[in-house]
Parts: sequence; structure tokens; C-alpha cells
Amino acid sequence: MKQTFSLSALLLLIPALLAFAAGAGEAAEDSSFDIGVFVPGVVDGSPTYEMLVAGVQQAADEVGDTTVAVIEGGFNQSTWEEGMMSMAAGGSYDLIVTSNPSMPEIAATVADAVPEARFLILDGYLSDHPQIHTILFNQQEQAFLCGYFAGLVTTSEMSGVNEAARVGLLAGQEYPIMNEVILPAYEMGLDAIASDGQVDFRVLGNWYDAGKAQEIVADMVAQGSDVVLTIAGGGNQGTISAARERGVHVIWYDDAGYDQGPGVVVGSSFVRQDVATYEATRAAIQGELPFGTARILGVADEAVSFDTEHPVFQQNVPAAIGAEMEALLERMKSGELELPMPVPRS
Ligand code: RBF
Repeated sequence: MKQTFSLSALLLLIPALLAFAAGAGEAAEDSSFDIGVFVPGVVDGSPTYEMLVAGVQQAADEVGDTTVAVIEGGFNQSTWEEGMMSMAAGGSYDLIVTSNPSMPEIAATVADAVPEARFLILDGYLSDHPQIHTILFNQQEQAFLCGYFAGLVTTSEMSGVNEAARVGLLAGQEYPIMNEVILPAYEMGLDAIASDGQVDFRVLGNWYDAGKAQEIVADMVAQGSDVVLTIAGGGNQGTISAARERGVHVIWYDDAGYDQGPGVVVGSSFVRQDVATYEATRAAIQGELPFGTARILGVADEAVSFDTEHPVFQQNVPAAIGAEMEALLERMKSGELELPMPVPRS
């Protein structure tokens, strides 16, 4: 059973719910295992959240006697802590699942107020809270793969490619992992192919405005970018439109996004957020998730990769570039090229 709620209705209930916080453990008393998924944003258009919900749902379907409620927190980030608090204090959920690097800190505050609550957080890191388990992906590897691919494209004979080794990165917003890991690793990957390469880094300012994304990317192309990595949620559709109009190329990030814009999205890294969520949710239902610990998964765990097998990739990208990407993945898997994910600061 799956239900989707909006956050605003829940927020009205917070004072009453907090009064009953002591009863939060009661969810465990009925026979079903009840899961609440808190989506910090909206599901549609953000591959990271689509995979989160799919992973939880798959675990629930397989194990049985499990309910799933999806609550979309929306784009006003200042309301997320209240939203999580109302979910936890209501005591209806045996497990709250959420995702993004800002959520561990929010969940820790909520967990301290509601000691019975348990949290599984994807795409975040917190190693020492006894009510929280986190799973982070090695974005140093992932963004390096994208930068390396951008370098191969911008120095290729592919259509729409100019002389300058200039490539783009559009981010929904700035945050520590974006500024300190993704952007530098993307630059490092580009540098490995084109030492004179340059990254044009732009920020959309939200995770939904495809119209504004289209304008920004059009300007990036006018300034010489011939391939753009897009990490902007619903804004990604604007990146695709601008690139299609101007005959340049897009790199997708969280899931294998070739079908989003066949022929425009020419390369895609991906993380197995769906698989990691599925496995961890299943473990939680079975009482086996190690709360109080944090994991980082990467290329060697087959949790981060670059999809060179999709027919759209093979049609649009010269075979030599595909071979270079496969060789790079091999070097990462074997440990010849080590790109450890820095443990994020809180
Ligand atoms: N990524 C999305 O695709 N959609 C979002 O709505 C979204 N919201 C975010 C909000 C915050 C506060 C932060 C720190 C990150 C957000 N991300 C979002 C980025 C996401 O966590 C992840 O870094 C990227 O998807 C790259 O893997």
C-alpha cells in the first residue's frame, strides 16, 4: 500500500503530535512494518528521489505486511525539519527514509527529540547517531567519470564541438558536496584529458525551474561550452532543451538518463540509489540494519558507474570514447586509480 501526502497538512498537526511523542514506539505494536519516506523536494524530475521511492517500494512489496507513505516536503527547505519532526513525533512509522546531504543533520535533531524514531538516509553521511544509518555514494569517482567523459567529448570530432576545451556544469544549488567534491572532481577528470580545459560552473538557484535552466545553459553554450553536466532536478529538462536547440551535448548524473533526451544526453554516470535503498530497507524490515553506522559505496562496490552499454550511447559516441571510459572504470575497480570520497563535514 502506498500513499502520498503533502507536507502542509502535516505541519498543522505538529504541536499535538509532539505531545504524543512519547508514544512513538507504538507503531511497532501493530503487526505491519510502516515506512514513511520523506522526500526533501518532489519526486518527479529528480532521479535521486525517484530511485529512493522505487527502492523502498520494492522492499515493501517483496517482504509483505509493510506499508509505505511518501511525503513530499517541497522546495522550501526551511520547513523540512518540521516535516520530519511531525512524521517522527506522530509515531506512525517504524522507519523514516530520506535522502540528500542536508538530511543527516536534520534527522539528528529530530532523533534527539523522538528517541524511538529510526532513520535510513541515502546520499548523506553521519556515522555516530544510534538511531540513524546513512549511505553515501563516492561522488569523487562519479564526478571524475563525468569530467573525463566531458574532456573526451570536447576534444573529439563529434558534431557541435568547438576548438576550446570548455565544458559546463549546472547545479541546482551550492552545497558542500557540490562545491568541495563534485565540481573539483569534474575539473580533475577534465584535466586528465585536456590540461587546458575549463569548467563553466553555474547555479540555477532551485531544483525545478526548467525555463531558467534553459536560459542559463543557452548562455553557457554561447560562451563556448559544447557539453554540459546537469545536476538540477526538474531543471535538467531545460538543459536538454537548450542543448538540443544549439546542437551540443548533455551529461546526466544520477541515473542512466539517455532516454530523457535521446541524442542530446550522450553520456551518463549513475549511482545505484535504488538498489542501496532496497537492500537497506529490506534489512531494516528484518531488524538487521546497523543503526549508528555509515557506509560509502563506490565503483568497486558496483554502486557508482558510467553507462557505456545503452544503445543511445553506442549510437552517438565514437567507439574509442566508449573504450576509454571502460578502461577508466577498470582502473577505478582494480584500485589502480584511487579517488576516495572525503568524509563530509556536517
Ligand atoms: N537533487 C535533485 O535531483 N533534486 C532535488 O530536489 C535536490 N534537492 C537538494 C536539496 C539540498 C539541500 C541538497 C544539499 C541537495 C539536493 N539535491 C537535489 C542534490 C542531491 O542531493 C545530489 O547531490 C545530486 O542529485 C547529485 O547526486
